[in-house]
Amino acid sequence: TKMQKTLAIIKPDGLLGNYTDDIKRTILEYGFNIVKEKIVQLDDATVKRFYAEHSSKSFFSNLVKYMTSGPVLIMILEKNNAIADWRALMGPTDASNAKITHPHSIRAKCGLDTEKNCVHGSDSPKSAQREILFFFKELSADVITEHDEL
Ligand code: YYY
Ligand code: MG
Repeated sequence: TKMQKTLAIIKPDGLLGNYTDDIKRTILEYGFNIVKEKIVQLDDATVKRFYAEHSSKSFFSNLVKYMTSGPVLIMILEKNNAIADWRALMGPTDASNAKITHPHSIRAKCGLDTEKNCVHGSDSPKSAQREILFFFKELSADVITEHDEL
């Protein structure tokens, strides 16, 4: 049976703060395979399309500014239950809150606040499929969609 895949991003503060090796070590310790990875400098248009669901939010322009402030590391992670397990390992969106409620999470260790929270993870099988194909257009959809949940 195929293992589930999810999209993970180490955001600019994670990459610039030299958290990448630590985060990757944690990812491997938790049993994920890193299927693909690439470092990319995102532009405004790409971030706006990637985060389109948040386009009407008050934080949107800051989010775009932040996500284009430096290079990011984009990875496809694979394991059983990858989507939920990566979200759990990341911790809650607000990294300052995560330091109290989820002190061992990646966001607690590497993030700063709700905006600069160090990492991204897909939140559902649907978004994992969209997000993986968004950044890895060479993959065909059927490589990704074989989740039990879909
Ligand atoms: O999925 P997750 O990243 O945990 O949070 P979302 O609610 O999808 O928001 C996406 C992204 O937007 C978040 O990681 C940082 C940013 N953001 C923000 O800058 N300020 C907020 N109040 C909420 C989210
Ligand atoms: Mg989200």
